[in-house]
Amino acid sequence: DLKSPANFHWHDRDPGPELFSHAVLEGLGRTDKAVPFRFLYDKTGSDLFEQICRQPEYYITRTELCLLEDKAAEIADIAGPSVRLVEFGSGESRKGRLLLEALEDPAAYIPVDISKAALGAAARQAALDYPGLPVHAVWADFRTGFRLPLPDQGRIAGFFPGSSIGNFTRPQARHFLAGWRDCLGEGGAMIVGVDLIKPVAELEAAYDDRAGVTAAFTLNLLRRINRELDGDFQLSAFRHEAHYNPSTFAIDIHLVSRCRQTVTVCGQAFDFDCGERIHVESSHKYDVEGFQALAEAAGFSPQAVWTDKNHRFSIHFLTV
Ligand code: AVI
Repeated sequence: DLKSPANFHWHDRDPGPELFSHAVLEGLGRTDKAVPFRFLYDKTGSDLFEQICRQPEYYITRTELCLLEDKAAEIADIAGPSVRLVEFGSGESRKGRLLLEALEDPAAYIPVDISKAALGAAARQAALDYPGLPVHAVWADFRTGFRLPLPDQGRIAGFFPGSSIGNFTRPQARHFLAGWRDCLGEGGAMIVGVDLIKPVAELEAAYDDRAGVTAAFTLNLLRRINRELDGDFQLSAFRHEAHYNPSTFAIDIHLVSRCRQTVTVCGQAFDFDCGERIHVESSHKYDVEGFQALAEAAGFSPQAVWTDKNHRFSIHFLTV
């Protein structure tokens, strides 16, 4: 693109669209119906998620932003100079930019996101706003792993904000961290935002806001299936449900069938009993020690941790 600034580079690691139909047909064919959470984020889903972040019940985004603003200088101090910052799930790059502003002489900014439009806009803007900084936008699903474009030398710091690590199960989170640990190499670091265990009422409210934005976000998955996979889901025949499971320390989000019905997707029929559920997402919560133990099991050493005064959220600095 001729309009891109010279310090902007685009890397396409798109996993391919054919995965969606495969995942949906396989997931709806199971006894425990499920669709992987990454498919919640089409254009509408990504916009709805940005709206979730502004709901009064959803404390995660504003708590993490305050904590980052407060602690950016300390984080930058531990990270040291000339860091190459890799942001996983960069979205609007708001949090990555907070860190970039605090870091001493960062060597590169490498935002990674699955949403092409959001990534392109945010990364181009970062390249314009920091003309001396190489910006390597990577369009990829960071969950599946990919080769990182690694310009020049310098410590690599991965940044995984928003408690997105919570959307993995504990074994998946450990696997994800261990994979990146090997990729970061000696001297590498990982900065991870992690939501903390708290009273059930607060957690459940955060995932079922009064304005109904989270419900719309979950139901949008059915709209996407109807549009992209020739489905005939009636959105009014399903409802959003978010419950905390104390044995897994996770909010589990399901779509629940309001009646007995048959739905067709890609020409295949799927039967639903009344009350039958599709699992669409889980959001795991940790205590500080529990997350540090998981990081250690993945080969990292916890260097520092910051929490807000109400102990809602934590930011961990891990080193290889
Ligand atoms: C992206 N992720 C960290 C969000 C969460 O809190 O688990 C996704 C979300 N789903 C419903 N509300 C928010």
